Amino acid sequence: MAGRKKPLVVITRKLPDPVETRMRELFDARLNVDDRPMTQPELVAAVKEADVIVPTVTDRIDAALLAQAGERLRLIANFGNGVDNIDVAAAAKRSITVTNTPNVLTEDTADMTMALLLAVPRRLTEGANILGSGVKWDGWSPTWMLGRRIWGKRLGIVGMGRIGTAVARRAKAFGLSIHYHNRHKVAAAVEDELEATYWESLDQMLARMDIISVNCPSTPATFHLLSARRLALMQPTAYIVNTARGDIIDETALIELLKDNKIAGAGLDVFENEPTINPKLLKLANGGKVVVLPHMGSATLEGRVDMGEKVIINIRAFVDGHRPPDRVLPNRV
Ligand code: 8YV
Repeated sequence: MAGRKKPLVVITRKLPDPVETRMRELFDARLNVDDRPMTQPELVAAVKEADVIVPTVTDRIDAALLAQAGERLRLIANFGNGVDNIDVAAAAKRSITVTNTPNVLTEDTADMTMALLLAVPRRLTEGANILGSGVKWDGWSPTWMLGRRIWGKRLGIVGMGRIGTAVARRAKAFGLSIHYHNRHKVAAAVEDELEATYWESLDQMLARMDIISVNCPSTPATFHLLSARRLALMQPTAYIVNTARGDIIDETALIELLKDNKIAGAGLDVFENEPTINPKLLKLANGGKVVVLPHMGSATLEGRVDMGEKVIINIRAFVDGHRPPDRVLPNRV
């Protein structure tokens, strides 16, 4: 790019140092070293001026914002896999390319899914909190802190994409039998490897599983996919884990079912109105029925550096006149 003006790239949040340093070398990179989330007016100012914007899940890049974008804005290089924060169709209408960061957060998110999947039935945070609270422990007892066994149970995965498949591989090693609901059956070789059972009907699968894991993207089609009616199909002994997006589950309905002991427990890394958490969920978490995490699925240093690297590659390919590797097309959302 010698001699050429560097593109103005606005990065909305603080990224790991190696990513920011490389961005400064390659681009006219406007960093957010304080990591204060940008307000909507600040985002408007950014899209008016920038050639490229690098948002995260915390930025709403909707049609109203894009309508105010300057002529220079040609690329939205999302720092994240899910693009539910971006109106991809509105971007396409304005000939703005959208990219994301697939693959590099698959294993980390699958690990966190397993962590929740173990934590809820085995009462992990509840036990840790007892000792952490400093109360005197009277010692081991045969009937105290009993959870439910993982080995031999049935896991129903909603959305068998990259992350769902990575969860299935781990879960199989923990002795769970793998069931899944997906728009399409996965390749026969993958089904064989996982000894997985495909359910065309989500309703049928929900009614039969011991644990449900939500691993599909948030799209208009998956909004409240786990509706009040569907959640009510679950067994009262069943657990649900969500590391995908909060709005895939009707959270109000889930809370009611948990309160009424119609679902045994939930492990949630994502919420409907993030970062606001429904106080009723926190109450259930204090009571041990729910384990809540603050959207940490992909939160590893390695993962975030890899995501940054993907963002850089996408920007670099785009500004050099090539098709960026992780382009998101509106009809794929
Ligand atoms: C990301 C995620 O950290 O990539 C995703 O879809 O859910 C997260 O793990 C976040 O989206 C960053 O924008």
